[in-house]
Amino acid sequence: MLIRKPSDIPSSEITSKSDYMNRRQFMAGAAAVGASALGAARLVSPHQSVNADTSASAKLTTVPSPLSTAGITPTSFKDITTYNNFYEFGTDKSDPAKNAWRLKTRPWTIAIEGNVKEEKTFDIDALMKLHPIEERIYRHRCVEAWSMVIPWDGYSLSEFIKACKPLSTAKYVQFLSLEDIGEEPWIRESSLHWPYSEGLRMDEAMHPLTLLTFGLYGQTLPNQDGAPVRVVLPWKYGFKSAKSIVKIRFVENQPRTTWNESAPKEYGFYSNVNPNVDHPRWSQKTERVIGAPFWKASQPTLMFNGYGDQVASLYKGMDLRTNF
Ligand SMILES: Nc1nc2c(c(=O)[nH]1)N[C@H]1C(S)=C(S)[C@@H](COP(=O)(O)O)O[C@H]1N2
Ligand SMILES: [Mo]
Repeated sequence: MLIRKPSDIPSSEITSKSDYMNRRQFMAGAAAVGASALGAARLVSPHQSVNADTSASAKLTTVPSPLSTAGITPTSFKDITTYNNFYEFGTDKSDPAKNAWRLKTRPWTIAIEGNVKEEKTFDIDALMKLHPIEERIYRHRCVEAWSMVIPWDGYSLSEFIKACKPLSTAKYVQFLSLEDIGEEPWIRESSLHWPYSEGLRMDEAMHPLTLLTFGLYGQTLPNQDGAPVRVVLPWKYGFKSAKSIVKIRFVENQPRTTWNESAPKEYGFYSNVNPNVDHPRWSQKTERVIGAPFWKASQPTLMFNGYGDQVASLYKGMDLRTNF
């Protein structure tokens, strides 16, 4: 992605860990009085403790999935959790692992808006119980031409969409990530428009491979990987998979998407992995395999990241060169 290198954030803009802890205590008090003044995105329930350390991971009960990709070896937990793109926590690959402890993942809700039978808000803990959580090993291909293999834990987004009861006028789904200056001061330094926004056509969102993701390697998502809930679309470049989602909108028209907005010639709406369509500044034919021994460090990129049998029909008749 790399629009520019991050400039150092003045230390005055970064709250120290002790300030942060004080803020959390302040919020616990404020919650009793009413949380609205603190920003609509952070719905603080007076019934839940905001002082609990929610960044610690918890074990998940998962079932194996027939939609898991067979015959590929997962990248190490260490690489998956220390080599990240999560610009809300800095632009270097190592930044999210260092900074995402600031993300407070409880209480957490997802607001459902737009063309639905009834707009409502789902609590993360209820959402995690909506359907059995499956473990799915998927290829993960970043538009920057590196890749990993990740055992994600979640269930098909379609299960949740059905529960949202979208109207027939809902043609697209928009995902909005958390935007919180206190927890994510790096967003102020960024030229991107916040909150991070991504979108899918309804049929892409309903595809069984599209995973509503709560964990990886059998435990709740590490903050740097998009806790407490994100989406994962294995046939698309990684940036389509929005992290730390607080809002899902069902809309009639193609929604704004962060990377398309910042560099429309480089990042399209569809963003399907396609070795035949190069990024204007680099080739997409091969990928660097994170954590692989040197003799396997580069491999050819597969059309639709290897998921063509399942997803190619979604794009029948479309010119994938113009709809990149
Ligand atoms: N909110 C948000 N979501 C995001 C990003 C981001 O910067 N902010 N980066 C995207 C990109 S470019 C990639 S490759 C994946 C990385 O996910 P991972 O760090 O879990 O591998 O998250 C995607 N989702
Ligand atoms: Mo990416």
